[in-house]
Amino acid sequence: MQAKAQLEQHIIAKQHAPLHSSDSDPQETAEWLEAWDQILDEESPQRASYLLTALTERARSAGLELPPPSFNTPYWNTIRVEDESPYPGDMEIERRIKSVIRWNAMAMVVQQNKNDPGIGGHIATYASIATLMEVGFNHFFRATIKDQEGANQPGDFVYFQGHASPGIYSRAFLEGRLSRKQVENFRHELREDPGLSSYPHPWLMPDFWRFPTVSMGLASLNAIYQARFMRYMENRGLIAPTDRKVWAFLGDGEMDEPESMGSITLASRERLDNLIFVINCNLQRLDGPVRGNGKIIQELEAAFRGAGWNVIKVLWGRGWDPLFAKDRSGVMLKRMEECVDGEYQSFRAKEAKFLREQFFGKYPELAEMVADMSDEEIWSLRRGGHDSIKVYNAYKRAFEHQGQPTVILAKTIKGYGLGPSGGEGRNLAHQSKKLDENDLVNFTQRFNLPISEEDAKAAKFYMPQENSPEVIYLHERRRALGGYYPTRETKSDLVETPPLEFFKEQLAGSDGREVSTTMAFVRVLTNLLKDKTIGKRVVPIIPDEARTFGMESLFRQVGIYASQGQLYQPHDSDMFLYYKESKDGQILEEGITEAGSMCSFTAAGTAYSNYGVEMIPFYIFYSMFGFQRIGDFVWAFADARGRGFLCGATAGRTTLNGEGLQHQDGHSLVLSSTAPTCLSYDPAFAYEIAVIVQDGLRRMYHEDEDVFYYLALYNENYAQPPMPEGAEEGIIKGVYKLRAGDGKPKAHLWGSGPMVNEALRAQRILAEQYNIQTDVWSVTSYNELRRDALRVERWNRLHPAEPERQPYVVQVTGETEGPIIASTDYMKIVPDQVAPWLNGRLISLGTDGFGRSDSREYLRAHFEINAESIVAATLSRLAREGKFNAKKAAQAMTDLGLRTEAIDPSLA
Ligand SMILES: Cc1ncc(C[n+]2csc(CCOP(=O)(O)OP(=O)(O)O)c2C)c(N)n1
Ligand SMILES: [Mg+2]
Repeated sequence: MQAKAQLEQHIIAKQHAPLHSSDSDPQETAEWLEAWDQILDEESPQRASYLLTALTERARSAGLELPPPSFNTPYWNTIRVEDESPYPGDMEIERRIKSVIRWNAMAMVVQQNKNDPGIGGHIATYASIATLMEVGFNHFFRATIKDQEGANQPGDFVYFQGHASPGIYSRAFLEGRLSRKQVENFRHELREDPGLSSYPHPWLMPDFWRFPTVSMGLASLNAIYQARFMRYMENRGLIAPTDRKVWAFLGDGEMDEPESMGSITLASRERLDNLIFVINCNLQRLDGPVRGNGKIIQELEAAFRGAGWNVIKVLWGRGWDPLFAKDRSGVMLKRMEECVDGEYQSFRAKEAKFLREQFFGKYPELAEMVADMSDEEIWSLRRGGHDSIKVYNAYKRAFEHQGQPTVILAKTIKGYGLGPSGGEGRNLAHQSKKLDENDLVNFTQRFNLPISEEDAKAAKFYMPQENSPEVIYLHERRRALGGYYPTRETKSDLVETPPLEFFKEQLAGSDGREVSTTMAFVRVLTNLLKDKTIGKRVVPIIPDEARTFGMESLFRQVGIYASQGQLYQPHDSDMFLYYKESKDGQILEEGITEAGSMCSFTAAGTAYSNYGVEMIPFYIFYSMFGFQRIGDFVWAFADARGRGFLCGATAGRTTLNGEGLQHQDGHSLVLSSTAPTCLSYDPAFAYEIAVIVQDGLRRMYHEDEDVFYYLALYNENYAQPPMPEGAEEGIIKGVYKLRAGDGKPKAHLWGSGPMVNEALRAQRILAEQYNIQTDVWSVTSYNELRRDALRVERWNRLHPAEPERQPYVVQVTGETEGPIIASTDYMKIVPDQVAPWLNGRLISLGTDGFGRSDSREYLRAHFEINAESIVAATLSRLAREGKFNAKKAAQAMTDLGLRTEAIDPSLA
């Protein structure tokens, strides 16, 4: 009834003024409106709405141009009071629990900043989101869940707003899952009693956090792709279906990150009703209001509704319901709609008097409505996100909604309950880490906490008795929901990975046939997909480049995942390799979204923990558009202990020719080296790929190591040799001798990727034209060589009395003499990584500088990495060492075609 009254008021309010100044017949308009009002009154809102829809359709089919639809609803709650369900829990007890959690969360940060000024932490964000969290913890977030076959699966997935972490810790503390020591050591992770990480980091707290979120925007995109991957697992029969949900708690400021909103249409297109976004609309970000001059909630509503989401607004607490009921003229809604967020913030940042005067006082009728309310009563009119009943109803409706993802836009107050020094509703809220004594005492009074004034002033933790009703209730609720939350499972179903013989095709070489390492890799992938043990676990992920990499045969072989199957007959269906989409397709053909693909890679690479099923993702991307575009997601993947293979195809600044500056990658190996758990490889030959992939599969899926791989894959075709005997160890560790010269070498030529062939050509030139013997080595990973050397060096440093150990790179080069000329299609800093252990012997030739469009031949000459440049560098260095005639070396520069006076390519 009340909602009907609300609707009526809205209409009456609008009726007072003519709808348009161009109304040529107001009398007729009034009659139509009256007729419609009657239907609303005497029949139902549904019927009234139906008639409007029918009229609109009629007008459209008559060819009338109608004003564009509005994607906004009035600035009130989506769920009508009469449609609300009663609260299923004991609200009073939950309020008391929440108050304790609020207090301890605040105390954790305040105490630590007293002990250690500058250590940081946030109090205002959790203060705003506490109710949104607690309703979830008490009634929605399931820790385990029974699937359709009755088996236990990990429960719902919750992406927590990262900097609300003190509240999550505070709850776990109350549950007895975190000790007092741990909580006291919030943000002190390196002490004798290690404490808690600043934000959600599975790397640092692997039994607790599941999803790294605090870098703004990562949670939203990862949650969307997680929900989609859950369907993928179900549709492929890898897990039994459940009604499990993916919840993402996001900040309203965070929604400005392009990653936050960039893929929301994927969620609606895929009908991800397992996905629920809760946006904590406290109207503020770090510096100030999110939209001071507008309304962030209305903006988000329109965008999400337009993108096909189910939108639920939770704006006003139940205290407002009687006021809405009184508001016969619609003046309150009118006032709510005309206020911008900057004003809403001020109403809260000041005091009740200000709210009465500035909000209600603007219109006499409105002021009249609250005339008999005290300032205290006015002040306690809550926003929707602080009202458990409103929040519960929104969650329930989101949980039950089918066919669409849901976004809940919950209006809250940043720093709720923290008072002026805690920045309640103020621009400084985000930075606030301390409360003055007055506000600490007020806090305990406001939330009825039985804390003495003295303890309050000291911001001491408060812990109710074990057998108190609050603690009993808390445990009982969690038991009902399958256990404590959050927790991260670390069990995985370890896999029997293939032995090296499985890759015999790659180990044997190509018998003179010219193939690229990308093609060789695709053969490896194809064979793995066919393997009975691990084939079904392989997840090929490609952002619209499969044809570029020669992978299109996989479309037909294993199918492209499409949740709706294939609703059309593909034009190439009469061909063997047609574009096959299917519900149980295995390939994730993502379209042009490197970030989205990375999120699929993340969902698959962490499936061992999230679903208890080891999946083996291979994400093959255009190498230039990998790390530098989505580096933050890679970092989060490492934090999440993800496993899998990232494959940068069309690698190399000169091997990918023609494409020019924006495409030619000479630095992904530098960027990949920054992720601590990423093993970077730059293989030259098919057999090297086989050895690396085999070892990677073993380490990640059999030995259970939390590492992942980056492989640079090239598109230059050349004959693939068979594997030299005994090369495996060197391939994995990073370097091995590929071809010795005829006699004692005067220098060593190191090559990586296709540059190995240039090194081999240089070896011939040096021998034939300059009578200098050299050995050629293939360096598969400078990065791994460096890591090994750093580890050994550290050990030596810390154990000065023990016999010195030798890094691998020293073991293999120690007996050799002469300069080492390293050529790479990547920047010189890649080989330079091992320079400290080579006693000044290393000369790096690489591709520093912007790329160009031209053929490989010209590009390699330009960057001075071709065989001629390797020869010239060798002669030059030998001349400097007095082992070759300097004049001859200078002459060789000209003979070999080096442009000695040209601009340095790193500057060109
Ligand atoms: C990518 C990124 N940029 C900047 C930050 C720093 N930062 C942390 S919280 C925050 C403000 C968040 O505002 P909002 O999303 O509205 O959350 P609230 O605290 O208001 O709930 C900023 C800028 C970050 N964590 N990640
Ligand atoms: Mg905010």
